[in-house]
Amino acid sequence: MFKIPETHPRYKSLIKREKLVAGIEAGITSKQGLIAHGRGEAFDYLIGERTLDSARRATEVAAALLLAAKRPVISVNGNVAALAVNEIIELSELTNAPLEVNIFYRTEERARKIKELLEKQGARNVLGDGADARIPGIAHARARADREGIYSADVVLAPLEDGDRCEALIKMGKKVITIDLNPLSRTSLHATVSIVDDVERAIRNLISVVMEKKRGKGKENLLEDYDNEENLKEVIYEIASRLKSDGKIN
Ligand code: PTJ
Repeated sequence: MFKIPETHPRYKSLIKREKLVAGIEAGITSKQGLIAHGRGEAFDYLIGERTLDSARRATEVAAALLLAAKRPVISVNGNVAALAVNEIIELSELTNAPLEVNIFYRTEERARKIKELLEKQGARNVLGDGADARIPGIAHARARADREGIYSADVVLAPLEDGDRCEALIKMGKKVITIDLNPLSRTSLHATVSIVDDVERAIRNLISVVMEKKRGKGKENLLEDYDNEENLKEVIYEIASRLKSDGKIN
């Protein structure tokens, strides 16, 4: 990894780039993952590289959904594995949700390497090897799913998802939680709950909310009072207000 001084004003952001470059070198992240990250980074810049109130609200609902789920599954791709491997494993343990390696630019070698990384870091239940079922309505490799995992899940947490699959999973009757810095993406618009935040921050927040809820009453249903579209409008309002008050736009 390139040495970034901790005093650098953009330290955290630059470390994320280094993690992705290391992910590519290790055969875990796709080269296209860098481009996807660049888009995310631009939105994070507008958001102010912090968690918005609207993202916190979505996180509360998402945590409750995960805890109430009968068969929750967490989808892992090459960017998530590079940026938040330990966090995603901790969340999987806390919610009893298996991890499923499910990648868009699929090669068997990269899928195997992601699985090996997860297991090396302590994950005990990693699916995706066989990917013996297909999600209807998708032409690309992400249609492949594990029959015991995403295919039969009732709640899927899919960070950095593509819009197609999100829509197809919803059509199958599943609840989909996404983490995507772009509030305008098709994924954000289609998901049941969209957390508009950086993946590492979002998963850390999910971990702490899940822990709080497990200490408290646990299986509450917050979805009834939640409107994802309204929350996305709130995200855009928060971004615009911040830019105005910082004097960056008139
Ligand atoms: O490992 P693979 O083959 O599954 O490929 C993974 C990527 C992410 C390359 C693939 O799924 C892809 O091309 O995704 P998209 O369609 O470009 O969508 C990625 C979304 O994630 C975009 O809307 C970005 O704004 C968003 N994003 C990028 N980096 C982050 C992010 N969201 C949260 N945290 C990030 N760090």
